[in-house]
Amino acid sequence: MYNSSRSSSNGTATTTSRVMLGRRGMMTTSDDFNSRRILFHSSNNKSSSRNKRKSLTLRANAALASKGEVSLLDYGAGNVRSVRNAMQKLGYTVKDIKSPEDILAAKKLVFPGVGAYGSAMDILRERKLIEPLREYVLDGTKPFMGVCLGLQLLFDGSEESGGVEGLGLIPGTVTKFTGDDLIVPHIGWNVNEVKRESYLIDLQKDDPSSASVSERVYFVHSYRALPNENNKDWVLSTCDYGSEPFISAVQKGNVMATQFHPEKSGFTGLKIFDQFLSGGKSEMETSSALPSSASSDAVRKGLAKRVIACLDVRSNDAGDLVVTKGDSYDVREKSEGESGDVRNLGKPVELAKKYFDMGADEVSFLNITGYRDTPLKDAPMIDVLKLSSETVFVPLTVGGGIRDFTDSNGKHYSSLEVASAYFASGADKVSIGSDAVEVAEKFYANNEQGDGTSSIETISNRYGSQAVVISIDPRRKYETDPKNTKNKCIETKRKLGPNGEKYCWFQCTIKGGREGRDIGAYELAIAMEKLGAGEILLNCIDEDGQGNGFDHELVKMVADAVKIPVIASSGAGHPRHFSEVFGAVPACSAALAAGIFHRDEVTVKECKEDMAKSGLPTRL
Ligand code: 1PR
Repeated sequence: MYNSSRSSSNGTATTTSRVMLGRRGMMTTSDDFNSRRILFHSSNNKSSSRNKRKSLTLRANAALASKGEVSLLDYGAGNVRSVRNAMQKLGYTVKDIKSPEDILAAKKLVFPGVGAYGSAMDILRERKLIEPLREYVLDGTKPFMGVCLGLQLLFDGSEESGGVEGLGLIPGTVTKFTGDDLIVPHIGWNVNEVKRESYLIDLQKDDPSSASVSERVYFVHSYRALPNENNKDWVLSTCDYGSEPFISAVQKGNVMATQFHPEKSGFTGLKIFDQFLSGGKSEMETSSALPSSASSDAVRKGLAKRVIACLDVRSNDAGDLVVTKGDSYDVREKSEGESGDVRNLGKPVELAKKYFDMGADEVSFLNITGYRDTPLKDAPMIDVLKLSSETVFVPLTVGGGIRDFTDSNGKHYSSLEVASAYFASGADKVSIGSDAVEVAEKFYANNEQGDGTSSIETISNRYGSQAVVISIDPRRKYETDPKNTKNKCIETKRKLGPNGEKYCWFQCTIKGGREGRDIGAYELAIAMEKLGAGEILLNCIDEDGQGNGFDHELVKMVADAVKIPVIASSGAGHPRHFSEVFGAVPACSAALAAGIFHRDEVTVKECKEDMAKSGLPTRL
């Protein structure tokens, strides 16, 4: 709706006309140029024209250096911008499939399935793409690559969306993960057990225990296909998660598909695309010998604990979009007790690239004033995503202002439309803060039922639960007696209350901590899981920017309450704080930091080396 990407008339891969909301909330068109101008907005016109020239040169070079054409089946259901960007980065020209005939005419075809199984099949049927797709794959002479849902759709069907039928090209049905206490979705970096020789997937170097384990790649899914007698000649690799290993890649001749996302798997993933596109002739060097700290199987295999870099973004008083960082959410400089300018720690796109290069497993952008702005008026946030996704090939999350709103002209936008604009711009997940608290309050008032209209329900129905993160901003509320609150209370060992109170609960806030509500982080997390959220980003106002480590009591309380991944956030001050939270709360899936990375006090690598020394599964 907000984005119409297309190839230019000369067939180059340039994405041109995009529809965005203009200053007064009206729909306007813009192009990459304008986007770049807004993002790098500067009072210095020289630098702006320099950027224009640089952008032109980059485009011209990309067009000149094209290694060939690859057709992309983007049926408009989510973020395929990164797949497009990955292929362009590798030097290929991307042609969009617009008609059934385009499929049969394609020389190489990439099918990055996104969204829910049923709606993907519906769209393919409406656009009359099912038969040409089957024909292309059955023919098997021209290269085909499916990604994620693009793998699952090749099977007979899926129990997602009520047992809907798939393309029926690989025998088997896609089913939901099972396993005691299993955290679902399966989100993060895991390894493939490669079953036979193939040029597609590289193996870990110097693996002492087995010759068949791949480097870690990024997965995000709740359903999977299992290997069986009938599909065994398709299975290229499996991955161990849940009750039994599932199919992580298939290949038969020129037809390949991966359950994981090469476009989100850093340079390892780019190489997989390169191998596919070049028929195995890639010369990219990605794997290096692992450090000695990675010698144990526990570190090298299994789902890695993730290290996430977070960028709190807002406009400063001069109107420039900056990465800022607060202490307990106060982001203004202090001098002699006076509140000064918004702290400026750098530019969002540059820092995101820096953290990708440093080995961050994900990057999150939080538009911290999104609650008060008209979300889509904030076009720079959209541009941050578009530009970041050109150079950052790990998952990107964006939060801030994901809610229904009405603009100054009286036009209503749903949270689904806001989220769609972010997905189309390169976000893999959206994170919802203030709105989630209000939705949870309604959920409890309505006998623990959703009404189907909330941001969480509508976005997860359309894009899948893995695309919906709930950002919780809690603060400790001390009690002399746990009976004084209806919310789940703990006896704290970490820090007593100001009057020696022994009990506390974790009060949810909205509007960046400005308003406390009568609901705890525990209750909120449970409600969100029931409504379809796929992950919890658990901040902590008391610890934000303090450098004293994560609040283990809070993280444990929430991780014990739900079976979706929980990301610990706020308080990291030392590499060991990561190992400590994963050690204290084994169910915690990821940990996030901001200040220590922005101030160059600690690197992502140092955090990961400490985790590896502690025997934690880590992507090094
Ligand atoms: O409510 O849906 O519009 O979303 C607003 C989003 O902005 C929420 O995700 C909320 O957490 C965030 N936010 C709002 N105000 C602030 C602020 O700082 N004044 N930032 C804010 C939240 C918390 C973390 C931070 C960690 C790690 N920042 O993201 O990065 O605490 O920091 P540290 O490692 O330096 O301790 P909506």
